[in-house]
Amino acid sequence: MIKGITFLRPAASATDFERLTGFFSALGFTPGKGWQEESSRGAAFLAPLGNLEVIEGELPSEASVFVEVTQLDAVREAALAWFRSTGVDPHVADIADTGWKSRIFTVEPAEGHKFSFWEWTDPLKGKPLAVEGDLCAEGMRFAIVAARWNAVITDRLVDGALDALLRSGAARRHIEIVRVPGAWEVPAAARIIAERVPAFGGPGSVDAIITIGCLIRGETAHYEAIYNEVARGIGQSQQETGIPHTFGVLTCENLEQALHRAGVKAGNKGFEAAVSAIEMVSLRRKLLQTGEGA
Ligand code: DLZ
Repeated sequence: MIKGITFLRPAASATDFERLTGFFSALGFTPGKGWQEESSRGAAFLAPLGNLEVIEGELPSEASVFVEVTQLDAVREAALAWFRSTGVDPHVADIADTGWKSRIFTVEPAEGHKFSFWEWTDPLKGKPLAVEGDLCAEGMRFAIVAARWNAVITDRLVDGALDALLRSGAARRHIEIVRVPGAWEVPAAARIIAERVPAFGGPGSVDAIITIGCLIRGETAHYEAIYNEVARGIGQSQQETGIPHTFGVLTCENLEQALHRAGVKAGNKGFEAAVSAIEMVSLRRKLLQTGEGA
């Protein structure tokens, strides 16, 4: 039974590899499972849907990879912003109409690697299967509330969260980092920040809060009690203020497990919490804008 399809993009050099992975991350692709061996490595990028298309006749562009999107102008802006951040002249074509009721542009993030992004203009086509948040963080404001306890872990989680936000287009000046003593204090600080939004009469404003901490069972007295209260407090702050709070508080059996979840072997949960925050801000905006998220 056919299960999935993978298109390989051989990068000619480490520089090309970094450029391509940076580009796809900046455009909001969900990272897949990468791999690293002695003489080769792979970075995977996932899309919700894919298909293999056989074509006879003229191709719509020189690119061999076509990425269907829902907000073509925003994607092009994100591509331009990524080029600006790398200091290389943008290889981003203008958006053009196609002959099949859609618009398209082609981008070349590394020499010889052309990708076309397109969206349907026909309102009856290409409707998203579900209302979903996008992963473009441009213009969004975030707070990261991080516990200092187990800083060797939480610092890595903060780095992961920053990496995700910046690579998704957030501006550094729109990211506030708040440190608290331990996980226990995370909900209270998050709540203060969440209530600072204009709707609550305060001066500051964030679109989402990323909470970060690390509880280690073997080293934490009353581990369950602390964990339950931290989770409850963060959830309550989210529900009662309406500001998305994402959960980057690790609960681990030991330090080794915590390290794995902080970027060593099992991803970086700070990165994941930040990506979820971006998605929730976008989703919230869509749902509030239309009432049905169209
Ligand atoms: C006291 C304590 C302990 C034992 N363990 C942890 C931990 O594993 N992770 C963490 O973030 N904080 C821990 N703390 C500190 C508490 O969260 C809190 O900061 C202090 O009890 C002060 O209120």
